Amino acid sequence: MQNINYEKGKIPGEDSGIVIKHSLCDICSPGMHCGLDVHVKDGKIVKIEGTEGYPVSNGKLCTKGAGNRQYVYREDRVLYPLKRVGEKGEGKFERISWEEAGRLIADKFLQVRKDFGADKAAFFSGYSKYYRFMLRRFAHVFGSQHYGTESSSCFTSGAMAWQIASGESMGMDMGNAEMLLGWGMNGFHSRYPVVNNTIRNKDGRKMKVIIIDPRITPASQRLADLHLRPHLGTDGALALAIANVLIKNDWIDKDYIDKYVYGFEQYKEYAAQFTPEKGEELTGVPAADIIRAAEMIHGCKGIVTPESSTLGHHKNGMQNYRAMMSLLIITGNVDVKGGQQITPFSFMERANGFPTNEHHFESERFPRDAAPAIGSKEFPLWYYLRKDMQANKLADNILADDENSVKCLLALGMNFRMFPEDKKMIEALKKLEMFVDVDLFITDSAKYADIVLPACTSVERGQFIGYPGGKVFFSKPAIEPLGESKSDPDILSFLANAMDLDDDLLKAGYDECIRYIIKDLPITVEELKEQDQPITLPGFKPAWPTGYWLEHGIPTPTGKFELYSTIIADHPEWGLDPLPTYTPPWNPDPEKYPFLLCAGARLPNAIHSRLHDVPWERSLQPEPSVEMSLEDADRLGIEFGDDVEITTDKGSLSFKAIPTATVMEGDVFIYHGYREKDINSLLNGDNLDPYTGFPAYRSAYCNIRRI
Ligand SMILES: Nc1nc2c(c(=O)[nH]1)N[C@H]1C(S)=C(S)[C@@H](COP(=O)(O)OP(=O)(O)OC[C@H]3O[C@@H](n4cnc5c(=O)[nH]c(N)nc54)[C@H](O)[C@@H]3O)O[C@H]1N2
Ligand SMILES: Nc1nc2c(c(=O)[nH]1)N[C@H]1C(S)=C(S)[C@@H](COP(=O)(O)OP(=O)(O)OC[C@H]3O[C@@H](n4cnc5c(=O)[nH]c(N)nc54)[C@H](O)[C@@H]3O)O[C@H]1N2
Ligand SMILES: [Mo]
Repeated sequence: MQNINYEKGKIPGEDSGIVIKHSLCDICSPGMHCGLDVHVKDGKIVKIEGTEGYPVSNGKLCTKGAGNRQYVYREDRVLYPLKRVGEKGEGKFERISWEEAGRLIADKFLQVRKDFGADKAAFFSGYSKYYRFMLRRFAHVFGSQHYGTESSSCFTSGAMAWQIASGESMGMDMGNAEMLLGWGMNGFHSRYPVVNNTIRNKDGRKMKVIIIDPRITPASQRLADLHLRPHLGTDGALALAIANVLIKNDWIDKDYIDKYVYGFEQYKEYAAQFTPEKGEELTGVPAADIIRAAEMIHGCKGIVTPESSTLGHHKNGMQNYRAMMSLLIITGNVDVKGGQQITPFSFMERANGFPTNEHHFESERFPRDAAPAIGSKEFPLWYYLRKDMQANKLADNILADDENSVKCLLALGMNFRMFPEDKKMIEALKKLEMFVDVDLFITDSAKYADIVLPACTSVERGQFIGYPGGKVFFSKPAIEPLGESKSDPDILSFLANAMDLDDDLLKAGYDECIRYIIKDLPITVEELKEQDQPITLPGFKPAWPTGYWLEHGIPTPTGKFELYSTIIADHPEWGLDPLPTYTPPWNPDPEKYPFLLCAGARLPNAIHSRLHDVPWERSLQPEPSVEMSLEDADRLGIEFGDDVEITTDKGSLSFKAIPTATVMEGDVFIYHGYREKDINSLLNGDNLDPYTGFPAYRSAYCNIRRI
């Protein structure tokens, strides 16, 4: 047989010259990394498939992962360090050497620190997470508390709600659960493929599933026994109404509450006003369905609810999240078999079941006496729990142009379009004395940078990673980094040396940092690197098995699950409610803006700013569109494919209309991240949750008309 036939099928083997290298996809991260079989010929990727037997993904890839080859070879990859020669935003750069880049950056950052103080520098990370422990430490060693990330907008709101209630991070005992409460859950579009199959527990029984989503989705159609459709941003009222029914009927776990729950009486008293009828009035969910949901919850022992960023993306987001988590607490479904689990994160925001030194690595150099992180004043609870910057306040800090404003910014993956009212971030980037952007691509944000440094993708580098069940892996590069690109940790280490930071670990590089972080694990970096696939830690036993916390004490101030937060109660000056109280989504002028706008349910083929520029992915939904109900379309004379104008108090944009039976009357859904139709430019940057600083991406407001 001739080689050419092998190559056509891209079959590995000596004849074809194609070898398979194992790597991982980090287009979604960190929880959703999937194993890749990278088919390489002559140093180039010819094809990508999923790795059979890989933890979680087990051979499967989603639309995004399958597009990895085009992603790696995107035409706008940054290949060399670049220095801006045109105006900010113009995108004119010249190639410089790594040495020159290092010198320019170090000179400026050190000069600013000397003249104005270390807190005049900020350090930011976009979506990517694998280097964050190094970036955080970098900021601290430099002397600044202004380290912040995209987590100022992602899942952290839910994590904070859970932290308030339980003192730790949350997980699920999916394998033993009888019920899945899917609040804003449509894993078919936003999660790794296998989550969608886990509605069967490990005995093979199908779990009962309630999906709570205003839209009809694949999850509501294929998984749900009951589908509740509340108006956007009203989940707190729905949860309180369900609690009301549970309490009135005594469908709660009294012994568990007596032993493990703090503040039940106050909570019960508050929930009393949320009768099913009141719930219907506030959420649009029929009272009968609210009662039905409570009946189903009562009938199941072992209930889990996956984390959901959806619920956090509202002005009342964290309170809604707390209300929904309270249902699991009052029914005795936390830290029990088949229930929600308290699971400390061990590495990269993932609960792997074993402890590491990551937290210590990140916090031991925290500059206590430096100016408090940006956003700490506006969002004191955020700062209390997180000790980092609320990045949604970064632009305001720079634009204030006062004695607290930062002058230089080192960003690993800055995408201004992630922020609400993002023109503020553009203005802020323009104002900076030095903006260094490390990215894979010449993005629209990178065009505002003074220096752009080239990062490489996950298949061009290695990284340490852990998975639940004590699995560990140190991936290896499948191909050489393109051009002169480097991994982010190598770039941070390079800059630590260029600035001569007072830290031997950062200067020594990634492997040394990982060695420090896993020093108490029964495996070394060298042993890890010998493996080609993830392995289980020798002698692994989960450090926090189910029931551990009920036995040893829940790590909150009262040692109990707190429905009434003592952390919040102890700080009346914050002006926040200790109970999970409900307020409706905010709208400055309901007559002018009669529609609720959800700017950001997920597209299976896109992730934020990155995949709209990958041809395979773009082809699946080429045009920015708005989904609206058939009823509203009918009333406004709008047909499929018509151009419609979306207006808010921040401006107008036109989109293609998709009238659909999946959307409720009064709602519109627009996907974010499109460069040519940037919905975030229409969002109000002050519509933030006072508990967390999270933007109300999913309960914004607008008007719509046919053009
Ligand atoms: N309207 C609206 N806005 C939203 C949301 C929404 O639902 N609606 N969601 C919010 C949420 S949950 C999130 S998480 C944010 C995400 O928002 P972003 O953080 O903006 O996410 P991305 O655009 O995926 O990535 C940011 C940048 O990082 C770069 N990058 C990717 N990988 C790497 C890497 O390995 N190294 C380096 N140095 N750079 C890399 C990308 O090229 C990109 O320029 O958006 C938020 N914004
Ligand atoms: N393909 C793809 N996958 C992604 C991403 C991506 O951009 N693309 N982004 C990743 C990131 S950064 C994140 S944070 C996660 C987000 O992932 P999730 O938190 O799971 O959120 P989504 O899938 O965006 O939304 C799920 C459902 O929530 C519903 N929803 C919207 N508003 C509300 C509400 O107020 N209440 C209720 N009950 N439901 C509501 C929407 O209709 C949608 O069907 O996804 C990750 N996975
Ligand atoms: Mo996110």
